[in-house]
Amino acid sequence: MMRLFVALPLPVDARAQLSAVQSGLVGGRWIDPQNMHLTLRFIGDVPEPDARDLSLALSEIHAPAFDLSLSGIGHFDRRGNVHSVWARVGKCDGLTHLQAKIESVVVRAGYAPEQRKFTPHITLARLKDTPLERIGPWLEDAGVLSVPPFPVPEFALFQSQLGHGGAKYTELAAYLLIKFAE
Ligand code: 3AM
Repeated sequence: MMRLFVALPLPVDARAQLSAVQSGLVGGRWIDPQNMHLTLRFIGDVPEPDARDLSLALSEIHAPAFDLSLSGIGHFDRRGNVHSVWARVGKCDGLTHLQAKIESVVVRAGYAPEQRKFTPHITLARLKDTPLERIGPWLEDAGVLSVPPFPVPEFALFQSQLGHGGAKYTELAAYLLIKFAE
């Protein structure tokens, strides 16, 4: 079995800028900048032949390339207990369009539709159910985060291998987005 997800890889510059806010948070586990990505669709465990079929289906997506910017910090919590903090993604029609296309291809390939609303984000740290008040100062400081627009030339299929020191992500295939000359 292979544990899969579809995501945007991030340029090294953007990852370096994100890593600059990765300090001063107690009770959090920072995501290694090498592993930073923007998840478009979590797939889960699939047999290897199905992974190949899915990859072929994804390769048939034709969608325009776009620029992304990042600004500010958000968090996911369960009843006031924060389990992750992340960089906010600037509103981007190209991203919304791509995510919708991927969702429809994945569903056509036989996977259950995603029930949750798409909240584009780049996880910076995972926390062990930390009360929101405790990370207030960090949220305020890191909230100044701002990464200017950068081009997104491709999306990719990743394998996630869960291990002791956190998950290891491997890019299995990348799919070019269509870039028009200016
Ligand atoms: O991109 P982020 O860090 O938000 O949390 C996992 C990670 O998200 C998420 O998929 C991304 C790559 O591992 N993930 C893990 N299990 C999941 C599940 N059962 C999941 N997303 C949805 N459902």
